[in-house]
Amino acid sequence: MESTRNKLIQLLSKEEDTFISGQVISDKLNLSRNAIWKHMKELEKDGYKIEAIRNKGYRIIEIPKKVSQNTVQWGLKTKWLGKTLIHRESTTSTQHIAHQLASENAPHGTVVMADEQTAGKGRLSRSWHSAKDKGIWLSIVLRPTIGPNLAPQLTLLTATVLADVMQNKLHVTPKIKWPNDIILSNKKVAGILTEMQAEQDQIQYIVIGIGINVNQEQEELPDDIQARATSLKIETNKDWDLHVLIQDILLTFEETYSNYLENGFQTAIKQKWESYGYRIGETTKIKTIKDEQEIKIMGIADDGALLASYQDGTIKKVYSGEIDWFSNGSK
Ligand code: BTX
Repeated sequence: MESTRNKLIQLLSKEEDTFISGQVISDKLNLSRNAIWKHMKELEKDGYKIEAIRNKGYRIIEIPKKVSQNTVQWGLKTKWLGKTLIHRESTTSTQHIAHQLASENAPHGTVVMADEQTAGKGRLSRSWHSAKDKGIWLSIVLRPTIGPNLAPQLTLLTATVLADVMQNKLHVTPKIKWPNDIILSNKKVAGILTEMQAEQDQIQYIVIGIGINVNQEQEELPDDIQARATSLKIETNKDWDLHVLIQDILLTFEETYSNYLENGFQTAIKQKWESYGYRIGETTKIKTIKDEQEIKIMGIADDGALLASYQDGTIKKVYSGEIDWFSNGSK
């Protein structure tokens, strides 16, 4: 039942706005007219609005607001990203599933999404809160033809994608806090986790995890992150359709990625990243595993490192560390 229904949605989704005749559906899916009608009624129960016109056929005019393989793929304009799309209502971490699938040869551009994660991961074994139906929790499998040393560029690329979507679609003013946080009103709204499987000088695959707080109210954010986290709803006073945002992110990602492959990091990403960069040109503290030092943030290097000017006048690349927040009274 389920797979026939998925096929039916995909058939109806192929040509947005065009009617598909009962005859075509019946031929392609091997269904009787009566069975088609029953499936349509079931789809309506799931929240799809379907127009049926005698002698023309059927077309979908509205899809449900929830995230599913079908709602995300309906109208998705990408060429390769998200063509293989896995959706789970609940999972430990979409990173786990993506790694598993990638090790079993899942294609470049596979996307795994979940309504909730019970063990969402941040960097350095930190946890990532991923409340049910409140945000975008997804992982992208890539098989890039770049050297493993350039993998951090993909984190920066992804950050510009999220910032672009927020700026262009939501009309907010995002900042990117090096290396992987998206900031609105000086608080974290999204994070990116890039994990790689490589052998010597070849990348086997990369999994890019994207977590965005979307529809949480302030009091729904867990206590331990309240002071430093925000959501798109808190910032815009509006609920956002998760599946539409996911489509925007996937399309912008695909376009940015092709631009990156074609024109290189310097042209496609660096400048844009720096235009969104948090605290660029400012003096701040940076904490690394070694120590904490005062630096001025100069920008980013071609390999994705942070360019920091130290008090002794040297400019060095920093590959891992945490930049201090603006001090605004909260911790
Ligand atoms: P990060 O290590 O930079 O950030 C983790 C830190 O952020 C936590 O220690 C906590 O202080 C704070 N934090 C936790 N949850 C949230 C949240 N929902 N909003 C704001 N701040 C929070 C960032 O790592 C990378 C996050 C990637 C998450 C995606 S979701 C899909 C994929 N699956 C998965 O398990 N991880 C990625």
